[in-house]
Amino acid sequence: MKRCSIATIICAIISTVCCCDVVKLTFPSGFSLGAASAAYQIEGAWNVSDKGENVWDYYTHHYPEIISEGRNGDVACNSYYKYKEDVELIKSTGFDFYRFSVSWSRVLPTGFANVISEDGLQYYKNLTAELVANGIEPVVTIYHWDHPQVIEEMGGWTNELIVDWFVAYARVLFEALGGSVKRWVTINEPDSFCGEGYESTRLAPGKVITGIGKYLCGHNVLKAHAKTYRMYEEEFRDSQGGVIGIVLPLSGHLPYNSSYADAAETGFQFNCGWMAHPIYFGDYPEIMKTRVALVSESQGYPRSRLPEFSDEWKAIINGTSDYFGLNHYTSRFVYNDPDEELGIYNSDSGLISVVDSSWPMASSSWFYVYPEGFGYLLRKIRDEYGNPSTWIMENGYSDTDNLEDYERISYYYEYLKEMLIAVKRDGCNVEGYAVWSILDNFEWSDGYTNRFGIIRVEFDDADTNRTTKLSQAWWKKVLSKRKLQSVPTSTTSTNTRTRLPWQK
Ligand code: GBH
Repeated sequence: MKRCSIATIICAIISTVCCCDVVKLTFPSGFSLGAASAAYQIEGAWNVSDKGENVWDYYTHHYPEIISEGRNGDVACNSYYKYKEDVELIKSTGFDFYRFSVSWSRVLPTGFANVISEDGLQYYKNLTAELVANGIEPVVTIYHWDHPQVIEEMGGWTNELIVDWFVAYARVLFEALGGSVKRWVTINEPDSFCGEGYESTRLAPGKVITGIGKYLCGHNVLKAHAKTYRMYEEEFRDSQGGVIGIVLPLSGHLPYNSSYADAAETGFQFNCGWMAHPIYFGDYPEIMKTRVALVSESQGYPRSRLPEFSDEWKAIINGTSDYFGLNHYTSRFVYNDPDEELGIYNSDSGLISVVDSSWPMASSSWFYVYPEGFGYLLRKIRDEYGNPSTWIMENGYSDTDNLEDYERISYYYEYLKEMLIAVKRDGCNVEGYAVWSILDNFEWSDGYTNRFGIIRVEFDDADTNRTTKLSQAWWKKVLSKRKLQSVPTSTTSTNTRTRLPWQK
């Protein structure tokens, strides 16, 4: 009894402290704050030295009509030449780490590990050294959507041979950069490039292999990720001592109303569980296996469109994550598709996703602002995967070009507040967070129309000059105080996106 009441008092004290702390919105000590980018989106220099052609070079050059304004990443932010200026900006803003990706075809011009480009590798050695010299931790993404075109000509992520080619490429990076890089991301956002690259033309390679392409791609992604993890574990971990994981694009899937808890669970498993369940528990989520099998059968397929893993592969994949990496931007409400009551299957998940008419929009077509969805998602990850060390590898807001970006600041404030409550009140083990993005950059098929940077880039000028936005100044203060800062108010509205009639 006595011990109990002491415990209660201690608890009360702790929760009061935690609560005040949450109200103060300070970052816990040791929390890492960084900025992120990706090779094809910022580097330019698409054909310098011996660099090989990658799928994005090929896609933008052959199908300019698919990209807004027919643009491409030939020059982008010119970061191949301006990396020192970028590092200086990252440093002066006050970030702890910089997450960048390596261009596979810059390092391996033939696509394979028979030829290693000295120049290509040197660029990443220079960038890494520049970061380290300035006290910024390098976090390296091995693959952010730009695989060599020659590999795509053999099926890209739909050809299982990519697994070995990927591992060989990763080994070159561990050998060359592993002395200074202690946090690795194998693959960025499988859901995006598998779904939008192999079942739509939104992303390269733009092959529309409906119902099949995404799962096949994801299957090989899991194998490539896991084999790379095992190789690091066996050959590099002892000497280099780093950590390695994958980064998943996670949206909040919230129940449309309280009767749709199961629908929200299904939405989470189709989005997050597809990749995370095999990595944490050895196989695809049960709900995915049963639903994809059911829908495949109704479509007349002799077997499920979701591939199966052998027991051997399950064992290789199970446990291949040192931290839980995720990118987060937006949320949806979900409910069950009523057509299914009539035996009509419109999708594998059987869900309809909607947004609430009150949610503000960013400029990207898919982007609705709902900060509560972020906290919801973080608590879900805590519960589902045993509260793993969690790293937010991207979070940010798009507009159509605005130096006085009040909406972006407000987005960061609201989303970070949700995250801090999830950490401090709810015990979610989030240890790192990266801003997407340090610079405006090539936003894939949206070209340069939607901008995510806290620093503006003048893309129409040969100098690709950088100009800080209001959000950069806000971040600078946040980083020096390690505490959220209030949102400055604009005198005029700067909202760049008009609402559609049905959204009013
Ligand atoms: C990330 O992609 C990329 O890693 C990065 O390169 C990119 O620049 C950045 O974000 C901004 O786009 O309708 O709720 O199902 C994010 C791509 C696009 C993935 C929207 C999820 C559907 C969300 N996302 N997509 S939802």
